[in-house]
Amino acid sequence: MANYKNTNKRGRSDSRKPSGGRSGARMNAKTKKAEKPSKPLQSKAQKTQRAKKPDIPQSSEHNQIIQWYPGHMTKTKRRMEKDLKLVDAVAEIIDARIPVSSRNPDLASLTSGKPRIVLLNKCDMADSRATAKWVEHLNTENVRAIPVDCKSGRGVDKFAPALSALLHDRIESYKAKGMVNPTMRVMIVGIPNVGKSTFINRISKKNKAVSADRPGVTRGNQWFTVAKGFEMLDTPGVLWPKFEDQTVGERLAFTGAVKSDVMDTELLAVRLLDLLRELKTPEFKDRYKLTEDDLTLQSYELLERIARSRGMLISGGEPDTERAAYTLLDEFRAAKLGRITLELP
Ligand SMILES: Nc1nc2c(ncn2[C@@H]2O[C@H](COP(=O)(O)OP(=O)(O)OP(=O)(O)O)[C@@H](O)[C@H]2O)c(=O)[nH]1
Ligand SMILES: [Mg+2]
Repeated sequence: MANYKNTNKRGRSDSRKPSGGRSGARMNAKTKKAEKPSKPLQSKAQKTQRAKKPDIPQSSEHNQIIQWYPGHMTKTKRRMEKDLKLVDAVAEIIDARIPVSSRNPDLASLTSGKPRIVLLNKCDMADSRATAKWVEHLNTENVRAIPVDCKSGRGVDKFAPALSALLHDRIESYKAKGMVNPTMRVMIVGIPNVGKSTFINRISKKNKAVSADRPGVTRGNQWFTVAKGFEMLDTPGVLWPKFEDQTVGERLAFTGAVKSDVMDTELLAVRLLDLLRELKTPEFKDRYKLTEDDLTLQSYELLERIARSRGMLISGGEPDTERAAYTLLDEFRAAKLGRITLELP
């Protein structure tokens, strides 16, 4: 298991080749590729625009912002504001591997007037010690934090008692008004692909909410009766208009909250390797048969090394780094490289 201290302030220098590395013709051939990580992440739309209009000056600051805000997200937000009037509480689902980057600041302000439960989901893939720290950090008077693993169902049974405790005064006031079994309504919110629909299916013990391993599955708000006196509103994942902090965009792409085809896959894999190389989880080393020496390679070369170790070669025996990049990202998303938390409180 491993966790990684918040890396927002880390420079790009991680991707650079360490001094004393290989030299000669091969090194020259690789130098161009090795520079790849210094490119900022760009959406496909940005790349196309830049290709068509080379005369438009692009500030480096502008280039680093990943624009990804499909139109339906604005609609979702408006709908959410309307539906908030109907609910007693809000459950925000976040990704236990990236509890900072997977929290949409818009959602926090949008739902601030409601009692809230924060579910740290996918904790089967996160470092358990880091998750415990996050639970402690997020728990406040008006917010309960609960670690859950909706894949196996672990922790899900803690939700109903936590909600009852949080809504105790409200339930009592309904009863005082003569309601015998007041129905509690909870809105489930969160970024895309974080497990909102899976959570509803788990808690209701039915597979009624559509879920799949890609962002943007749920498209409209839908009510579910999960138990007697208990209803839940499933909502589509909401992301914020732009990721001003490049690391946030990267981490959302690492975990699959944004479609990786809006970014350069090899570049993303190199960024992930910057982190994995330092974490050195046994699963990562074993899976790609990496030695301690391999871990001192510059991240692009490490990607080449992984391609070779997996027999991913293109004509001429060169490593197929694009294929290796897809494999690395897939295996990280499936926690095959260890239980990893990328952000600590
Ligand atoms: N390993 C693991 N996978 C999970 C967990 N919870 C959900 N998943 C998987 O994550 C993927 C996304 O789940 P969904 O429930 O569709 O996510 P969502 O938040 O509803 O996604 P959108 O509707 O697209 O916003 C699915 O493949 C789930 O099986 C978990 O706790 N652990
Ligand atoms: Mg969904």
